[in-house]
Amino acid sequence: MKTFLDRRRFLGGLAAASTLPLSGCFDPLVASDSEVRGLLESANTLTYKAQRLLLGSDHLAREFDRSEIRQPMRPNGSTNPQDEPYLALARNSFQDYRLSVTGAVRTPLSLSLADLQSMPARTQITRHDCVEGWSCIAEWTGTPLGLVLDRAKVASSARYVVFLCFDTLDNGFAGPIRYYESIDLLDARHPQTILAYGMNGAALPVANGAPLRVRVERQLGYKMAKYIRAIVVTDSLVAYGEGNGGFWEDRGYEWFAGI
Ligand SMILES: Nc1nc2c(c(=O)[nH]1)N[C@H]1C(S)=C(S)[C@@H](COP(=O)(O)O)O[C@H]1N2
Ligand SMILES: [Mo]
Repeated sequence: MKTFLDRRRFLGGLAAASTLPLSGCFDPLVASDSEVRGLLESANTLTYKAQRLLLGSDHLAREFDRSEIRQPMRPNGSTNPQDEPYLALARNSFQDYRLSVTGAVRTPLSLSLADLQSMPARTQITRHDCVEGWSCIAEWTGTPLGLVLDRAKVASSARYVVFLCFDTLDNGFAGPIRYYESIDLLDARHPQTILAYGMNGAALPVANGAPLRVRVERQLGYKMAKYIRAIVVTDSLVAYGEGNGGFWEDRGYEWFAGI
């Protein structure tokens, strides 16, 4: 509990720093000592339940003014997937892209970008916090994931939403691994959780996850899967990757990365 409050205070500091007239992104940890990094890491030992209790299920992440947008949104992780199925779609401006929504749903979906864009949209200006210690503020536009889940009619047994991505990461050791992520249905249905196809008033750039990436505004950057090719609704995460719920989780990061 104490660690949680410390972390809140630390992030409050981040928010204050973010109002400084900086251009581009900043790295608040570069100038600070390892104590801060240690604080970030120990905060990760907090349980998911404790954070849920304190945050509540519909608490909104802070939204910013247009004047606070720092451009460009710093791309991170995969920024230019070379996987052939992805390149084929990109060559045709993603006109043949289909998002599949399957698993524990009564109505599996296959949605084009036009289908998603014809649904009600939400635009929000939020801060993206990477676990590496940098933040960016950008405007995101997309379809609330909750609306897509409503259309698919989620089974009552379901607990999680898994995002399967196009990009493979090769760390030269374990071999190429496809990025994937997962969140629970509370976060999936949170009003700020959107399948974003737009950024800063334009189409989502490839570097930031085109054609579709998720925004999960109350968690760290690695939860926000880019290059989404499929969504699977499920009651268990064991069948995906090494079973920890995400590419970075399989490498030791926390599954619930609340901020
Ligand atoms: N598919 C995919 N999604 C991803 C990543 C990735 O490498 N591949 N990196 C994650 C990390 S660590 C961060 S901080 C954000 C970066 O998003 P950005 O490129 O828009 O800044 O994407 C996240 N989602
Ligand atoms: Mo990140």
